[in-house]
Amino acid sequence: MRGGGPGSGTSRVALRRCPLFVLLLGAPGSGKGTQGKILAERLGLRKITTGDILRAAVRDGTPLGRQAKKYMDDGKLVPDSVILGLIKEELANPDAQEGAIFDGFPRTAAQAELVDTTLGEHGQRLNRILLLDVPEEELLRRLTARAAQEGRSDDTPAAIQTRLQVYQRDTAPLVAHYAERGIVHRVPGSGPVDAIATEIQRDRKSTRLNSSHSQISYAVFCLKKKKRKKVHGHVALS
Ligand code: B4P
Repeated sequence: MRGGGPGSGTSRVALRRCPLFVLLLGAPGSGKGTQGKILAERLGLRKITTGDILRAAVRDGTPLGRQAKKYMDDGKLVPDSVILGLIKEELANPDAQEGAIFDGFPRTAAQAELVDTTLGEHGQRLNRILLLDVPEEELLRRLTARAAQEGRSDDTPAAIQTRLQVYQRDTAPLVAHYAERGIVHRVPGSGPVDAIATEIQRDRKSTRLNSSHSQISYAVFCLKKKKRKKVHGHVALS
C-alpha cells in the first residue's frame, strides 16, 4: 500500500528523512510475499516484488517477460544480465526513496552488490533482513497446495525441486553476507500467518514505526543520524 503511512505528521517527516529498507529472505514458499504484504501495509512502505513484476511481464508478453518465462517455468533464476536492469529501475522510482520492503531480491551475489551500491549512492543501506525459516516438508506442502489452487507454472514438482536447490546454492549464502553487518533477524516461519506477522512486529528494528512511541524515538534517531552525517560526511543507518 502506498501513501498509507503511519498516521502522524511526525512519522511522515521521520520516514522521509530516514528511509527504512527491509529485505524478506527465505526459500520458495517461506511466506515472503504473504508477510511482505502485511509489513508493507503496516509501515506504509512500497513493496517491490520481482516475482510479481516478472509474472506480469510474462502475462503481458513484454520483451522482459519473453526472456524470463523459460527460466521461471523451469524453476531457475532469471539471469542477472536480465534482472539487474529491472532492479536498478525499481530502486530509481521516486516512491522507493522513502524506503521499501524488498520481496524476492536480491537473490544472487551480483544482485546484492547492485542493491548495496545503488542504495549507497543515496546515502542509504539495507537496514534489516527478515529471514523466514521454514522446514522443507512445509515448503513442499505449501507449494503443492498452491499448485492445486492457482496452477502457477513454476509450482510443478520438478520446478519446485529446482527452486529449492537454486535457493540453497545462490541465495542462502547471502545470509552470511548480511549477518556480518548484524542486520539479520531469523523468524520462525511455520504456523498461522498472523502469529508470524506478530513475531515480525516484535522485531523493533524492522517495524520501528509501528507505534506512536517508536515513531517519536525513530524521528529522534534519524535526526541524530542526520547531525552525525553533517559532522562525518557519511550515513550509517542500521
Ligand atoms: P517468487 O515469486 O519470488 O517466488 P518464491 O520465491 O517461490 O516465493 P513465493 O512468493 O512464491 O512464496 P511465498 O513464500 O510468498 O519467484 C518466482 C520465480 O521468479 C523464481 O523462481 C525466478 O525464476 C523468478 N525471479 C523472481 N525474482 C528473481 C530475481 N531477483 N532474480 C532472478 N529470478 C527471479 O508463499 C508461498 C505459498 O505459501 C503461498 O501460497 C502462501 O499463501 C503460502 N503461505 C505463506 N505463509 C503461510 C503460512 N504461514 N502457512 C501456510 N501457508 C502459507
